[in-house]
Amino acid sequence: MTNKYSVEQLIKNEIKKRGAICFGLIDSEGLTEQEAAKMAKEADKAGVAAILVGGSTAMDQLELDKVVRAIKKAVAKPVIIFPSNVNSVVPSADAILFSSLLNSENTYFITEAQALGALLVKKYGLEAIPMAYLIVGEGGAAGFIGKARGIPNSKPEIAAMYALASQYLGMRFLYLEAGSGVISHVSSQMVQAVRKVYDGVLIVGGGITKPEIAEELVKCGADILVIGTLLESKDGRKLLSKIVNAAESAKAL
Ligand code: 1GP
Repeated sequence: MTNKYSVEQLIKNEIKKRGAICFGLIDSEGLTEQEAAKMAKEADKAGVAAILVGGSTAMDQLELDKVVRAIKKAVAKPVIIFPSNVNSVVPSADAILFSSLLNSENTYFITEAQALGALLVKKYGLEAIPMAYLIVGEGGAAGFIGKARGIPNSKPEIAAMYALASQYLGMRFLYLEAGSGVISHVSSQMVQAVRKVYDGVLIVGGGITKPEIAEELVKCGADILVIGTLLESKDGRKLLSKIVNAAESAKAL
């Protein structure tokens, strides 16, 4: 990872160049450094623009730091922390998605964890990318741990309200999260409704398992798709480059 450009700028340049991009998400929990490096290399080969490292129940900060270091050694792309709590802040990453879970019922996940972690982000010299995080539907582990009041997939207008509020609050990225490994991804209608009002970088993740889904979500306005669970199996990893290509060509339609 070069220091010439900020990670945020690099991401925005990639979106401009490729239309839409994918991030590979690696859950550090229980992974050896070798396994993480292998997954990152394969994701890199498939064409992801960056590697996110996180996991709603990953609590071991030392393990996370080791995994991030191993990934950084293995690939030249940005390695970005996708935090679940204060202990996700590790020095070895290039940046952190500095997130507020706007639809949590617990203020800890909206502003308190952020206050507790902020000085550490500064101390480690991590680039903080301001991001609104919205849980859609039941939200898998992220929804449970984050005590989210999930936005029903059938109510896109509620997501649009939050999206516009996040823009007015200055958050330059917005992540619509259906939850890792869920069966129903964020609906096309919801992505469309959010895109209509939100000018920042729109990330969509959770349950994206086929190129057709990727194509549809990008056509509706997603800039970045996050793919996690597929990276965990050989067959899934085979699909990844197809998903990356589908996302990239969809924007051009
Ligand atoms: C989870 O949105 C991400 O935070 C990725 O979801 O594991 O379903 O790809 P999957």
